[in-house]
Amino acid sequence: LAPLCLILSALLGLASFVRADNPIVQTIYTADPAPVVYNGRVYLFTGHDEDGSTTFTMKDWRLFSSADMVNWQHHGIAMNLTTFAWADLNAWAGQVIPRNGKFYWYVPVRRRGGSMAIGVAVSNSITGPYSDAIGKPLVENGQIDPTVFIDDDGQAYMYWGNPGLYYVKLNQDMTSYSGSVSQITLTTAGFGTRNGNAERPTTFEEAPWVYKRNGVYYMIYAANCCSEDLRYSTGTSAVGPWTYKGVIMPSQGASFTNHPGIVEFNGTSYFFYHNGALPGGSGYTRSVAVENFKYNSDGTIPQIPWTSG
Ligand code: FUB
Repeated sequence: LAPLCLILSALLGLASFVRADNPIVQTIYTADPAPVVYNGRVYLFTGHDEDGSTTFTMKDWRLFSSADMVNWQHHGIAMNLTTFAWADLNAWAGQVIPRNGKFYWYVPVRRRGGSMAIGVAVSNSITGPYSDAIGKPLVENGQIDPTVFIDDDGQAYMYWGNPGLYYVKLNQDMTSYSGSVSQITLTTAGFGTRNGNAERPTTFEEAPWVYKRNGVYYMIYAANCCSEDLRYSTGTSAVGPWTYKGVIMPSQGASFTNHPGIVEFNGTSYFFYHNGALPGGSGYTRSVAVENFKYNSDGTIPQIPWTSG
């Protein structure tokens, strides 16, 4: 079912290049998109769902890049679980951020025989190789899905969470933090109302992604497990207070999770997410996709329909 161009590429030995409509990658299953614009290209870090998975089976992370959002180069396995000697499972949703002439990659993984923790890897090149920056978890509180944002004053924040929502203030070295872990109070004014779940009264579920545009702080996230839709809140600072704004992308049939990422590239806004749209697609065999969109004139994000292959 691969498009003809992919079959021809494979036959010609050019399989590391893909030209794709949605899903972006049609030769393997990918999940948890984390795009970053660097040096005139969009670099797209993803998780990798193993073929035929019936639970989360994720051992490595992949990297793709594009200069035109049409032709994507597959850089292969950009990092795998063995990078973290203290981890043994769950190469889940991470994010790469450039700073200090280096590239820092924050990922949730399971501590060997323990609970989920967040590790940080570092490289001198965006394409790697990445190595464990500190040889131990940066944060270990059993939660997942780190996102990192650097504010205009240079202060970096790492947020993460499911089922809570937490952050720390990262130091300039990006591999340590000051102060203690802060928990963001999930109010319905800040994160919307979830119906019928007394333990989780707000819509926030997981997969936060924080950025700033025109002085407004945006937090987009997966909401309402299971099946997840994508929603957002805005804030007046990097640590809130947050105001609930609504749905960006409705839930989708085949994948019970979703995971957002937003970048601006060459004057266009791009919304990344994942779905189960490839043949054999499911909640454990997902595919990363992208839509371009325009912010409304008041800075709100329109609803964005998802598309399949
Ligand atoms: O891919 C594993 C987990 O599923 C991620 O950490 C969550 O965001 C959800 O996509």
